[in-house]
Parts: sequence; structure tokens; C-alpha cells
Amino acid sequence: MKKPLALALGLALAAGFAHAAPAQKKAKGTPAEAKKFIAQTEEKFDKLGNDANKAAWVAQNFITDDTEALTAYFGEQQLDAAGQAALEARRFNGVKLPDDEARKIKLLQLTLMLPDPKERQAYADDNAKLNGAYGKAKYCPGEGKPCLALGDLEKTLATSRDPKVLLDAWNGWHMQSPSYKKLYSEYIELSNKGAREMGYADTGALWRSGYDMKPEEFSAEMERIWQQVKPLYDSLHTYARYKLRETYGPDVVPLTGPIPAHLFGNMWSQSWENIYPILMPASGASKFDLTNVLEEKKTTAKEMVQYGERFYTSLGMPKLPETFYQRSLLEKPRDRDVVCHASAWQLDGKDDVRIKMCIRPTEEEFAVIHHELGHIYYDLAYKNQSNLFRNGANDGFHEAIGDTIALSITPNYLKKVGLMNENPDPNADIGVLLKRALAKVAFLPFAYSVDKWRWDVYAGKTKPADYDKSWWQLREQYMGVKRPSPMLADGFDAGAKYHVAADVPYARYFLAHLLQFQFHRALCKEAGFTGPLHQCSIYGSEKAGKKLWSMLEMGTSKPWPEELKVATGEDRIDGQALLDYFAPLKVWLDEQNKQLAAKAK
Ligand code: X8Z
Ligand code: ZN
Repeated sequence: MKKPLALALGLALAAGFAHAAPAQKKAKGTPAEAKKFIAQTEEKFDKLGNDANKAAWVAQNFITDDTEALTAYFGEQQLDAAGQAALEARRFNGVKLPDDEARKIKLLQLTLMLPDPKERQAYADDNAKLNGAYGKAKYCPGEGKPCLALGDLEKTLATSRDPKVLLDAWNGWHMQSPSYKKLYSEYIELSNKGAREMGYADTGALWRSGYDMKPEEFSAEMERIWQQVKPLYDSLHTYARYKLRETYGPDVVPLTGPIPAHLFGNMWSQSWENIYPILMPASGASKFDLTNVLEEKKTTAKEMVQYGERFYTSLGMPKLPETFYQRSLLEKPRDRDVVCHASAWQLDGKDDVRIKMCIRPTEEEFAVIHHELGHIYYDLAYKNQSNLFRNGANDGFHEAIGDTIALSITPNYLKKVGLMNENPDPNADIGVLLKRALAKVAFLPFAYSVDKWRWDVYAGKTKPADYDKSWWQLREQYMGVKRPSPMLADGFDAGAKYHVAADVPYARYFLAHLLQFQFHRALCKEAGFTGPLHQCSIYGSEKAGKKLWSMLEMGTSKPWPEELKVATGEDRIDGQALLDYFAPLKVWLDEQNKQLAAKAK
């Protein structure tokens, strides 16, 4: 995630603007005025952005009442500037302008506007407080036991196989979010007010307007893609059920209906790779475990980042700026509260890039580092664009770049860089694919349901009293998982997820999980690779790197379908590349499921 507040404000991307209110109070502007207005606005945004980013960086690195107040102060100023610019930009709707200026005029109107300074301040305060509340939350089990931060609880969920211990960690974390539920619901109201002021039905509609199409077209695209990939998810879910049932017994895992959410190795059941040891193929799977290697080698956080950096430079991309290592936060500080959720930052629109992450030496985090560096290299690639174009083609692109690179972390690649001693086993492919599916395919219905829930909340269809009911209805429907314990009175389980508390849109990750397979396929082709997609690593291919860079440096200067075409030859986001990648696994899963079903009878 990047630029938290700017994104929370919806400064994401241009879209169909027919639905924005045409409230033209002032006379229409001339093209010359538009040019001047855009230049002045971009200059102002540069300055404000730099200040606000610094304040937000400090606030997330030192959670205190003072830093929260400072970040809210700059947040309010940004919101004010964005609102004023949006209002002014309306004067140029329908005026004949050069393409890039017309695009900027549209982009400027993708924001909230709160004309009342008190409401603006309340919005910015709430945003900062919610971020802080999530970052500070801890589960204190009592009886002299130490309090546990999210990272500790996540580790328990990843490694324990005792359902009671898992349940305690799961419940412990989900007990925290109700304390900021009221703040969240007030914040939603303010946000909607700001979206309506701009002519959007609500903030959800504003978010869905960031994709160069009408909001309702975007919802339809999400559903189309979900239906396309659902059969693969269903096969994986069925297989996971049998294996979890073997491990935990029929009393814990039912033969039909949703599966309790605490058994998937992850606090939100959003990615299941931590239960790979339970699910791995009985024969032929390699026992290789990158986490063990990283631990044995005593790989430091910085060294893990450097593996990532070397991947990017092998593609012909530049080394990270000196200040990156000086200014990034790579380890969890012992003595203070920080927002540990990994994020990538671009502080000055140029070379001051950083990541903030409480790195642990695990395979999962190794991939997250590549993810964060994807944001950083995107930022570096488009740094010569003007302010309004310094962004991803759409927000899904920004989330997809690092993941695309991480798809190239294959056994052969690990061998090459000295992170695997044995020779990769050519018969262990199904295991490799299964592990990847547990991260990527399992994630799809989670990502979809997070924003389905939020769209309904923003639309007022789901009221605070029904937050949990709706959250679990969607999770049962799309993911096939259920709450492992009774719902809390006035609970707020959605708020136990960072992006809900911090109000970061989530559809972007759904898109990214499809786009990364489209990019991977295209870049492997560019690198001259002709084998199965899951064996391809573009490591060392400057040709592939050049192709990727040529898209990255465009930022958001063109509608995303045009940019996608440059990189992949396709002009829509689609599930087929992902299905092709996992095709051998689908066959294997269906065969396993047949056998397991016969055994279960
Ligand atoms: O939030 C992130 C990144 C930062 S943009 C670590 N991700 C989502 C999540 O953790 O829920 C990456 C994948 C999904
Ligand atoms: Zn990200």
C-alpha cells in the first residue's frame, strides 16, 4: 500500500465522469486557463504531498497522540486542496483540451470534497486515529501472560496445529476491533458526505469510478472474473477440506458447509500457504522450505531486501537509492508501537523511497518484500511524470508489479542465488504449484468479499448493527469459511483487517492477482521462455525488464487498457492467464478430490 491518505481520498485514477454532478457554478474555463490551473495545482500538490507524506511516515513509525495530530493536520490540508482543485476542475469539463490535460481534469475530480472545515478535520482525525488504533492493538490474555501483537498472533496461526491455541489467537485479535467500530462508522458517514458533494452516489461508487469505466461496469467486470476463476477455487477448497478434516477430525471440520476460519494458517484465511505442510502431496513433493533456509543462514532483514533488489537490477533496473536503506524501517522496533503492516513510500516524488515492514525471516515475507519493491520500482520508473500522472495505470497495476516478480521465485531461481542447496526436483512440480495456489487462488474470494462488504457499507445497505452479519454472510458465500466462535455483541470483524481500519480500497488486490499472471505470461514470452509458466523465472532477462519498465514509466498518463496492451498485448484484466498457469494443478486436484470423496464415504 502506498501514500495512505492520498489513496484514502480516492486520488486514484480517472474514469467515466458522466455520473459526476455537473454543478457548474462558475463560467466555463478556456484551454489556456486549464493549462495554468493544472500547472499550479500540480505544484501545490507536490508541496503538500511532501509534507503530508513526512507526517504520515513519522506517525506510522511512532504511534503517539502527537504524531496522530500532526498527520491529521496535514491530511486536512490535503483534503482541502483536493476539494478546491476538484471544484475548480469542473469548469473545464467538456472544454476541448489536449488529451493529457483532459485526463488530468478528470483525475482531479476523483476525490472527496468536504467544504466544512470542521468536517474535513474530523475526517482527517478519524483516519489518523483508525490507523493508530489498528497499529497499537494488542491481545492481553491476562494471568500474568504477556500481551501479544498482531505479528505474534499471526505466527501462532501460521505454525500451531492445536485448534484450541489457534482459536485463542483468532479470538484474541478479533476482540480488538470493536473498540474502534463507532469511530469507523462515523468516518464512513463523513466520507460519504464528501463523495456525494462530488456527485458520486457514495464513497464506494467513487472507488469504483477509478478504472476508466463506469462504476457499474467495474462491478460487472469483477463478477465476470470471479465466475471465471471460481471452479479452480472450488477444487482447492474441496481438497483443503478433506485434508483439514484428516488433520483436525470431523468434529472440527464438517464434510459440507463452510469451514471454520481459524484453520487456514492466516488471521483472515486470505492466503493458505502456511498450511501447505498439511495439504502437500503425499508423494513427489519436495520437502524444501525456504523459511528453514533463511533461518539457518540467519538472513537479516536487510539481506532479504537485497535479494529482492538484486532481482530488479538483474532486469536492468537501477540500484535502490542510498537513502532507501538509511531511511526504511525493516524490523519491528522493541520499544515503541509502529504500524507493522508492510507498505512502500514515495516521499518526495523523486528518489526518497522507503519501505516500512516488520520483516521476519519467512518464505511468505520474502515474497512480500518483492511485492513492496514492486511499488518502489514503479515509483522510480514514473518519477519524471508530472504529479497527477505519478501513479499506477490503475491501483491494481501498482499491486501487481512486485507480485509478478515474485512469481519468478522458482526452485531454479533459488538454487541460482544460493538459497537452495539441493537440485530442484523435476517431479515436485505439483507441490510447487499447490503452494502457489494456496497463496494466490485462495486469496481471490477474500479480496472480492472485502470490497463487496465495503461497497454495501458505503451504500448504506449494511448498517453498523449488521456489519458482522454481512461480513460473515459474504465470507461464507464466496470463501466457504465461517466464524469459528459466536459473533460478538457489537462486533467489528471486518475492522480486524488493516485495509478496513485504514480505509484502503481492496479490489486492487483482486485485480492484481489476475494481472500478475497476465504480466508473468507476457514477460516470460519476452524472455524467450517456452516451458510451463510455473517454471519460468525472468531473473536476468533485461529484455523482459525493458518491456516492464516501458509500461511502468508511463505511470497513469494513459487509460490502463492502453498500458496493459503495451505490456501484454491484452486490453482487459482477465482470469485466463491464471487458469493456464494452474491448469496442471486443476487436473491433479480434481483427481485427488475424487479419491478423497470415495474414501470419505
Ligand atoms: O497489503 C498488502 C501489501 C501492502 S500493499 C503487504 N497486501 C494485501 C494484504 O496484506 O492484505 C498484499 C496482498 C494483499
Ligand atoms: Zn502493495
